[in-house]
Amino acid sequence: MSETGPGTTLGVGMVGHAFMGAAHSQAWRVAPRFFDLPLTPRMVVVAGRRAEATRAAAERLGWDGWETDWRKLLVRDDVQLVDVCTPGDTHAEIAIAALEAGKHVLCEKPLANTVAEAEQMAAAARRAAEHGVLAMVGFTYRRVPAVALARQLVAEGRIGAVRQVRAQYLQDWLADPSSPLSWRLDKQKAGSGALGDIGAHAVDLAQFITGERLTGVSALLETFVHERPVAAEGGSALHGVGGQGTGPVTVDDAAVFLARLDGGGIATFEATRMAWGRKNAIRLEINGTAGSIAFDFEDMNVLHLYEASDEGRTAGFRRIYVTEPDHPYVGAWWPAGHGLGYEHGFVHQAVDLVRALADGTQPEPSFDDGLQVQRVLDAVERSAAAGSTWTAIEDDAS
Ligand code: SOE
Repeated sequence: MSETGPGTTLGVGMVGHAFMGAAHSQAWRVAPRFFDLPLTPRMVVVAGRRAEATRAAAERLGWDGWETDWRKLLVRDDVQLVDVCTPGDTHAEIAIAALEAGKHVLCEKPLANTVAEAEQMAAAARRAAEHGVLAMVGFTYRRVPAVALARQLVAEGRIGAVRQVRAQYLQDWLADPSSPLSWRLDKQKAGSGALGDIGAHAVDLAQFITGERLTGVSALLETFVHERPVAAEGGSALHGVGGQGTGPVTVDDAAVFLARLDGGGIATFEATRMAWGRKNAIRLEINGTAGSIAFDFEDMNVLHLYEASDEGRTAGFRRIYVTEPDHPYVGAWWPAGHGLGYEHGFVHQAVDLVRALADGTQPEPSFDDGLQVQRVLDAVERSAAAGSTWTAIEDDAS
């Protein structure tokens, strides 16, 4: 268990400082300013491969120091938590080394690039937990207030037993064939494409909200653009600038699959970065025996609830504006009604993690949860490769 009490800090060392690194930095900085925390996060050191870029990121994002070798973080006494914000091909090496060095770990999603790596990470996390060293995977959207409220309402039985789930994660930053390559299009670095990058979120959210797990899938994967411009310097994380020459895309552009849930329900999933006009549309609709619930991240402060018990003439979807103090996380922020954005999920993730570490309880989602999502992704790939054959998902995560 971490030492707690007034004035005690949690020294954070972060690896990687691109899009996710910036989102996590903002969370570490803001969390103690809006939430009462038992430990105050201290942004001790950030690591990156290139010296000048890492020095500049440390200054811009507010880190006290910087290193070009992440291993240096593991031997520092002032670092108690390692935050892994690198591409998936380095997650296993960094997270396992950090846990073995006695550091708590927060690791970006998906947990790994393969089930084998995820199994090693989950095993390392179980060993570390015996010594009070804890690990969590960053499925951040669980911490969107409307999503957390949806889970509460489903658990309270407001829509009855889950029959059908419709889950989509739609973006369009790759719809233009001239959008350049990046690590997210390289199987070696990313493991898979839309499937692991954003489909993993859809799987986690469907399971989180329903409290159920997928038992099997039948899937299609498609790559529409096989060759793209090599990226030049400049541009943002997702919207790069094309340079000289082209290179191959080695991951899927889109994933579509059917699934069964262990509570008897059925589900459809869609993940694509090619859906023109859809920017960050994480859409979930869940139909139960007593009602329905619907969410779209592009209107993220709203949750729609339909209750079949409502009087017929006025029955309809109720639009809940999730901005009131008794909604999850919301009370710590602005006066009622003012709404939150993309970055707040990362702040809530940091808050929940710090509280779990201070209590010595397992933060969620655990590496075992990350491994289970990895098994779903793997089953989707195997099903698609075998012509969409039904593929069962092993569930021996713990
Ligand atoms: C790119 O599709 C991406 O940055 C994902 O990698 C993140 O997990 C998601 O939050 C936003 O989109």
